[in-house]
Amino acid sequence: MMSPSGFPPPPVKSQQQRILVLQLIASVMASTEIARQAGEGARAVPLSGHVGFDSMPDQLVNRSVNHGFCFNILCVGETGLGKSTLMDTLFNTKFEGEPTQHNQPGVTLKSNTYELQESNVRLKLTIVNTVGFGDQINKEESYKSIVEFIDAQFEAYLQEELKIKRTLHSYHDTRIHACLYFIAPTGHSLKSLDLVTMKKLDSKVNIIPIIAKSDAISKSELTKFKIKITSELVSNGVQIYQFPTDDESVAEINSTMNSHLPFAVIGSTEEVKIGNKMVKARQYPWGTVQVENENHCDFVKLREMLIRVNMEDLREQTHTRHYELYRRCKLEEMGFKDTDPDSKPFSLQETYEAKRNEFMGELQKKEEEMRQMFVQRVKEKEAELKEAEKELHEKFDRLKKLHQDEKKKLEEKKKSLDDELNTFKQKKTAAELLQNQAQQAGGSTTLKRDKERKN
Ligand SMILES: Nc1nc2c(ncn2[C@@H]2O[C@H](COP(=O)(O)OP(=O)(O)OP(=O)(O)O)[C@@H](O)[C@H]2O)c(=O)[nH]1
Ligand SMILES: [Mg+2]
Repeated sequence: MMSPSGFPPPPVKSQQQRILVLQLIASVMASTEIARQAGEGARAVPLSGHVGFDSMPDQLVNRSVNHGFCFNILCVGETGLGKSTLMDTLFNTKFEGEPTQHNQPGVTLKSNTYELQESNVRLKLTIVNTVGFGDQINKEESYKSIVEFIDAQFEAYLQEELKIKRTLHSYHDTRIHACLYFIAPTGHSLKSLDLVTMKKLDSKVNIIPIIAKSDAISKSELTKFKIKITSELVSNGVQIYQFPTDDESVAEINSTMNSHLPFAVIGSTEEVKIGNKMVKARQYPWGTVQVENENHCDFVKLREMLIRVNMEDLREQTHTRHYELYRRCKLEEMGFKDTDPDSKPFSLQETYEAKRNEFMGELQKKEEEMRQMFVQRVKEKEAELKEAEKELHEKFDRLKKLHQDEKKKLEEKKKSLDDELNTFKQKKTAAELLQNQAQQAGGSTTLKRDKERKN
């Protein structure tokens, strides 16, 4: 029995495993092809009996199932666009998640990891939410924290890879495998925030655009809206994730689904009885919209593409395309390269040694520069000090001369004063002598007169 879009019936217990086996066989075949090409010239020899290495795909499946899988989804979309509801609907559970207020000062990313199990397959699922996205008046920086978050996960993986003692086998890979970009059901066109954000993210993550709350938009408007969104994405050069068409087993369904993008989805965990079946739906006064009815929305297409058919491809694309690009840029930034200027292979060891020599050369150059600068400074300071010393000497000589002149002047003055004093003293003595003589002369005259009077 096929669903309206031609999907196989809902997964029975072993369907995921079948897909997994197919994907693993494909990857084994790809690596065998690489090995064959690498070992060209090796002689093909027939086996005369069963050896057992045909169990290789089973061994791989068993090992992968035992190890478990991890998948990380990033939900980018404005507050209240139905992100949490869609995640709950997709995974048939209730993840915790409080509604966000619209008054966030900026965009922050919140990550939650859950352990899920279906049959014997364990999935470590991480859901990352953009809290406060689209709520600021100035939305210019909104994409930045998302880009930083994605890069931080790549960086953590790269650091683990570069460690001497790596534990990649048990490492919790937090790199984002799929970014569900929630578009508001305006029916008009993409907002500039959507275009800018998707443009900034397209080389870092697999973007799957979806029209959220698509029950808010009529069927004819939806067709036009999808065409408008697709043409806007193309004209702005935004590369969204394309479901792969190189694997024959899924090529047809994937290429059909590529033409349905962006998926118009509805989320609900509410169950309603339709006929004799309980189905997930949203009930309105005018009717009921069924989440899993392909005439009502593309939810089934999204679930099929994201989880049931392309989950492994999303993981692989993340590793081989997006992480590879990050790693390459980062290593080039650090000065590592695969070839020398003559395009000859250049090993990591050679790069390291070249870098080390370059660094040591620079260090020596810097040291020599510093030494010369130091000598120059010392010379300058010495000259400055000599100049200051000379000035001090001159000043001292000037002051000494001034002092001697002053002293000489004072001595001359003292001498003239002494002379004056001596002259004065001489004059004084002479004057006193004269005065005494005069007094004595005066005294004898008076005595003579007294005698004359008495007589
Ligand atoms: N009409 C309609 N409403 C929906 C749909 N999905 C969710 N809602 C409703 O939208 C409201 C917000 O849904 P959430 O799932 O909390 O949205 P959110 O994007 O996680 O919100 P924040 O985490 O606060 O950003 C709830 O009332 C949901 O019932 C949908 O497909 N159609
Ligand atoms: Mg939420």
